[in-house]
Amino acid sequence: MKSVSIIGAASGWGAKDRRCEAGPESLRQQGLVPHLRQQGVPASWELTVRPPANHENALTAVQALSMTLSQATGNAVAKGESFAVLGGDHSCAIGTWSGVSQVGGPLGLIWIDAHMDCHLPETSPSGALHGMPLACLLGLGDPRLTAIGGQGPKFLPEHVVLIGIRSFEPEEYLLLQQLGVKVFFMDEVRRRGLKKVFQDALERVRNRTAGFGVSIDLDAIDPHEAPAVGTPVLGGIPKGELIALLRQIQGEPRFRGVEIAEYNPFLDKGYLTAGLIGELLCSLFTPQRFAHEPYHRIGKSVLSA
Ligand code: 4U7
Ligand code: MN
Ligand code: MN
Ligand code: MN
Repeated sequence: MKSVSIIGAASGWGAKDRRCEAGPESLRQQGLVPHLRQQGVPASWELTVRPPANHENALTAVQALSMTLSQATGNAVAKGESFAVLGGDHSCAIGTWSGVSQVGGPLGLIWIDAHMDCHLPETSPSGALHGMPLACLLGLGDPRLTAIGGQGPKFLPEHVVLIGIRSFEPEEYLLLQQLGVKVFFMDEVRRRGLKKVFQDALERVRNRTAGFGVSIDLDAIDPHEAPAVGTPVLGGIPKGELIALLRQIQGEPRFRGVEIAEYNPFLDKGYLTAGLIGELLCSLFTPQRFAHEPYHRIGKSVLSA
């Protein structure tokens, strides 16, 4: 069984509200790793990547963090390990996937999010970089971010799929359409069911790729079940459905790793969202032969104590 390298990504400068920066440290202190090991997941906390103490602006902070993060995920994959990047605001995706894409052939990416995260600096209503990581990974945006892990796109549009979308601006949808990236809106998920949509998504990311990854923005899940996120949007994916489908990927050699972003521990009353993160990771990495115990809480958060 591949070991799982946990990489904290303390990104906060990508969002207006910087508090997701505290996400990884909170999860570590809540005992996430001992919990995973108890569930049969050979996980260890590799490192936490932080923004530099001194930086000119949000962009240079995100750039510096992304460069370090891309080395960390690249190393994990090169060593033959799986990885789980724990954010942090979703700008961490620039580093995570720029690193992974350097190793071993074209990759597929399933992007599970309420949002498209495909703005250019010129189209973004907020200017926040956590609304732009997918565009960067497709080779568009500020050259300081698209150059991380080597110039150019990190994914071919036909190998990228979005699921759960229900809040977006026309400009980013137009861009995705022009590129030919497949978008499964929340409407379609409700109409056809997540199972069918997920099957279509897997087909795309497995077709003519060397492997694939999954980026989960926690706001994709319904806020009743994932309340502690940066940008909640009503009407999301039921967590139980997502967990059931992620279990299909467990043990698949071409599955490289996962990123779980936008955890804001300051909003996590009752540790509901931390518990969910534990469940998501177990669904992806707990070997089938282990009984999957219902997950309640992973400990006491010092941040919300
Ligand atoms: B997240 C937004 F305008 N599109 O760009 C923007 F609605 O990583 C939201 O998916 C971005 O949470 C949300 O600021 C970024 C906005
Ligand atoms: Mn989002
Ligand atoms: Mn996002
Ligand atoms: Mn579990």
